[in-house]
Amino acid sequence: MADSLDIVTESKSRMQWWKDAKFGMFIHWGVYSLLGKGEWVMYANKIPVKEYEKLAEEFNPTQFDAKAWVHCAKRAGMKYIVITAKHHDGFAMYHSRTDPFNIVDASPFGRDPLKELSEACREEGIRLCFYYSHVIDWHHPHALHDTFNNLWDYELEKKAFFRYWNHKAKGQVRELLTEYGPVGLLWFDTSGGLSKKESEAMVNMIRGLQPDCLINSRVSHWPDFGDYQSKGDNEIPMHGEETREWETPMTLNQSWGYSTKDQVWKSTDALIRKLVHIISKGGNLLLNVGPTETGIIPEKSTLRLEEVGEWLARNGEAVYGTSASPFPYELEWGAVTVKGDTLFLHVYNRYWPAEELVLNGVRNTVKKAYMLTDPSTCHHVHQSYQPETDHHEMRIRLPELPPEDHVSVIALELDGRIDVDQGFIQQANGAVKLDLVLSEITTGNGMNEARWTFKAASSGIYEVNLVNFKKSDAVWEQEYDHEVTVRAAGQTIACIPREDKVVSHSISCQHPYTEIHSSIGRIVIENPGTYALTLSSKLAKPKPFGPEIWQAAAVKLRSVRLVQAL
Ligand code: H79
Repeated sequence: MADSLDIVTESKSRMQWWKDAKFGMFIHWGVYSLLGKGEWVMYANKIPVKEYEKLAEEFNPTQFDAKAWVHCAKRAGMKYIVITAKHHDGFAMYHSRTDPFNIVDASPFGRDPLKELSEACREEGIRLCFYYSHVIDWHHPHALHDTFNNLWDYELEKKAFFRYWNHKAKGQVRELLTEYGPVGLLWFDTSGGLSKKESEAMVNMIRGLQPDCLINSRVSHWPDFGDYQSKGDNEIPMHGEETREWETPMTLNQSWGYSTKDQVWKSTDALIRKLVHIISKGGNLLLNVGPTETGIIPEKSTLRLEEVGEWLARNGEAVYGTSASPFPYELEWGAVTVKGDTLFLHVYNRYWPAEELVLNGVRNTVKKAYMLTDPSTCHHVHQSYQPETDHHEMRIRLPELPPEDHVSVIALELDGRIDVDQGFIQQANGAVKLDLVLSEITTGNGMNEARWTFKAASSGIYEVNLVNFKKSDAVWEQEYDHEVTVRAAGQTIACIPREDKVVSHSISCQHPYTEIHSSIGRIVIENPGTYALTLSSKLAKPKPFGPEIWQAAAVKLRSVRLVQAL
């Protein structure tokens, strides 16, 4: 018993810097950067090892400047850097003594970028962390993954996994933890096929070498490994979905490694909104850049990062060291974070409300409301309470135009610890959002049923919508091949959901998914009060067992949304 308590305390204290940091830089950089087609190019084009080695002989990133990269991260407001020490192509981006296929021994460059980065990071107070592809390795004849192997050079039957694992994988992780000073975090990926025993052996080796080094969950495909949950690539969870700390790895465009073709970039506005949205759900954002083969972070990336950093320089108080929103659902106008007795309302400028912002469910009294960037401002707040429905409403008077770029933060000083109605209640615009992860789910004969209770503060007609995320290659009709039924307030509505509306500025949804809303019908709420709502659909599934390394579902049912129509 004492042992497990010690383990929890230990993990909490080594996690603290990362919990407070919120925002990190991911760097995908390797021989593949030469081809400008992302980090999977060797696999996608079945490039033979011998040919890939010739490419390595051309890899000479003479413009690489560790200080410039670290400054870029720092100016962006990022507190840690995770760089690919070795990706799936098996090429080590540092001077490995374990395997000669590395940047010092197999390329003309002759310098060790990780060494240079570790020095620059130490000077600037940024935590340096390493990505290491421990299971996939297309260069080594004996690396073995459950799906993605180099079968154009090697035969599956001839693989002797432990020759790879004990020598190269463990040997290189050992080097990274002994040659580069304190490592903030080891970021593993795609561990399909790795046994529980070997996952544990890897974790134990790391703990023995650097007990404070964090480990992400992808070190294993078995559940609950590592210090925190890595969400799927580009995946943002719903409120309450994760029981552990978590992080979303995210691309700035749609690629990790440098891509010349991919020009689908997230805007600065979207990036800031996504950042505060993730933090309001309690997570961290690890945002990727893919430097070129010469060692330059593309300008499209640096420009955006600079703008995010400028915003953070003014509003960081509402980001770093904060904790998650106390509301168990997404707010339509923005995001909420908390520090002590202060509630920060991050209002997205694109949804800036005319005259006043309405916030329901806060039981505290507000002592003062001001714009974070100008504490001398004082905004009028009107709070009221309806005892019949136990409904708390707050109206904050706002200037006509948002005072900040992108996202304007209002600080609310409360009369004590934040105390919020934890139920599903109506938001300012009359909407009620019910997320699947916070429903009670019963399963049976193919159809599942999700159930919530919610509080309607006012009577009226409500539109019922389903919120789904659809993967780019998914066929909608294959997933929704059945009628979906919603029951509430004594009424039943049913239909086969269609793709009625594509949401173009979704906050939590991004490539390779699109947010789709489907209209199911209308229900009438005759009297304010508490109601049950049930949803029957094959897609109303409980959270899958074990970690999802990347997002696999073709269509993900996220929420039911009620919007007051009249
Ligand atoms: O490092 C980045 C990716 O290379 C790595 N994780 C992030 C952080 C990753 N490894 N595996 N996967 C992601 C999932 C594999 C997806 C695939 Fe595909 C779908 C492999 C083949 C089809 C993506 C799309 C890669 C090639 C096409």
